[in-house]
Amino acid sequence: MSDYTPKPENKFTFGLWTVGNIGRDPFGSPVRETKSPADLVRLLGEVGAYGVNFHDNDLIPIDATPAEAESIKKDFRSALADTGIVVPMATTNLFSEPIFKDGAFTSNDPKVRAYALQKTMNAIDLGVEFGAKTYVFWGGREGTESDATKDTITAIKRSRDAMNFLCEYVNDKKYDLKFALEAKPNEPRGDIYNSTTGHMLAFISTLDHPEMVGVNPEVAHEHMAGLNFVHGVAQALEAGKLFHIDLNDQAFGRYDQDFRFGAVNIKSAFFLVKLLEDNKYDNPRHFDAHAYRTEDYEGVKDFARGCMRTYLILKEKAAQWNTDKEIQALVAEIHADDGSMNQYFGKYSAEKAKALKSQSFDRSAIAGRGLKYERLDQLTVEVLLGVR
Ligand code: GCO
Ligand code: MN
Ligand code: MN
Repeated sequence: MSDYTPKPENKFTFGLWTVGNIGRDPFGSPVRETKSPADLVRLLGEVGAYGVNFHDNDLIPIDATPAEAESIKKDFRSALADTGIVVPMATTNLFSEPIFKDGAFTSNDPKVRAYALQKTMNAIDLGVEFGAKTYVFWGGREGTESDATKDTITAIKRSRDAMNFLCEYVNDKKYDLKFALEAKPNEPRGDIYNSTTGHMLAFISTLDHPEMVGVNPEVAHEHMAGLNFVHGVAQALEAGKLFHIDLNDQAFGRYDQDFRFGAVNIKSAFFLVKLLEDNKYDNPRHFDAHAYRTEDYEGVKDFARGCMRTYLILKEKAAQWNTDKEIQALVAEIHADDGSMNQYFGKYSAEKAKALKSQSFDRSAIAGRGLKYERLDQLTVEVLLGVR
């Protein structure tokens, strides 16, 4: 029996808002009592997490007096010291307050845009004070219900101006901090700008300091958009832009569910874990999810333990897949290359193009070969079902 105990090197993190979720939904009031940030850190210590992340107002309520803020920070700091939990990531709440009803950085109101920058600079200071190295931007309200209301091109330019301003702020303060942009197609807005990880990657390349900015893809968000999450993450990894990841689960075509990691789509969770582990992903593995509304705080612990345990089981399954003789024989066959086409690949030259144009191909012989993908996929399913 394997050991599925979370280890610091797994970098398993949770947001204060995840284990602290009190079970409010659009149809019902809270079912769990509010716990203080310090108590949530202790809960995370109990279940074996590595880190805790927060929005500015998860830690310090927006109306707190300076004295209240100091006392909360003191309690939080001592809970961190007692448990050994670290703060790898922080972020700003730019969505709960009524002032953000039409967005923050993309609002049509310049006072809202300026306030959003001010609030974010303060929140960056707070995150850095607790050691955060990654700063997430999730623009939940940066969108529209009707495109009569905002000019999309202007909104994109405003988003860019805000990111450029805040990168300069980080440089000016000499903070060791990177930004990770998190896409979501909708919820809470009817439609949100830069709706997928792919959109975000394109947007980042237009910034003044693209090297400071990566992405924070979330399983649920890409699944809400009907996309293959593993492909989006692979593209971010290949571009050197996977600075952070939000792990959870979500049935396709449903409302934003934020289920425990691996609760719905085991096969895609498996290929995700395999992708991260095979490529030695070493940034935080953040579970941005929450317990079912049916649960008390014991259930919240079950939820948190379940996220980490499922990840570690899938990591073990990935290692098994990578060493399974029959699977690897098929993989070797699938990827076989006799080198006969090497002369045509790589850097372009006029001679190469000319030679390739005169090469003949036996299309029906090439197409007639069965690829054995059915067998390979069945073996994969059997690894996951535990019968191999
Ligand atoms: C959501 C988002 C958020 C963000 C968080 C950090 O769907 O509500 O996933 O949980 O990840 O605000 O920026
Ligand atoms: Mn989400
Ligand atoms: Mn998220």
